[in-house]
Amino acid sequence: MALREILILPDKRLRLVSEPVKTITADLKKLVEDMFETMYDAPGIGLAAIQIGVAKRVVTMDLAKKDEDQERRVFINPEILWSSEERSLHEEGCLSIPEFYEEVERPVKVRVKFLDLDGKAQEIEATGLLATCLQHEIDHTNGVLFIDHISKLKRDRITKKFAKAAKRAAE
Ligand code: GNR
Ligand code: NI
Repeated sequence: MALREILILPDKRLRLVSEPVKTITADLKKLVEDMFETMYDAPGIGLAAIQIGVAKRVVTMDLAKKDEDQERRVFINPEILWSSEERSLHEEGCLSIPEFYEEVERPVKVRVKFLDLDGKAQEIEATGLLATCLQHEIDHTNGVLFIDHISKLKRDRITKKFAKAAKRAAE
């Protein structure tokens, strides 16, 4: 197990479209372990592999509360099959855009297919935080960030703030 560095805006790798996983290997299982370690350390409730610089369509998630037992979820090649017309607002944050939170409008309900760690095809219907988080993570696998769903004014402001911070850090 290893703690991996989380890519921060404006890292261009966050805009890559990740590649589908073809076969579930020991290396892929190691990647998933590193993702959980990194996600719990952050701490975050979800992580896409591209956030640690690996452009594979792999997502880890744990929505359990702090005082509850771990509830590890792994989604390989997740794909939205259906989303509800009904939409709702939820406040989102992202480990790649630290300390910025904003309401995002998304479909309330989604049906998602994915492979589990045994390579078995699964389907789930998600609502609430699970639906929000799945859409947020599937966006990451497509190079999309939650700030892409907010107003251009707010997006430009946060993008500039992070660009400036990166420039200062490089000096
Ligand atoms: O830790 C996270 N919390 C969160 C809250 C609301 C909606 C989405 C998320 S995902 C985020 C971790 C992250 O950046 N995953 O990509
Ligand atoms: Ni994120």
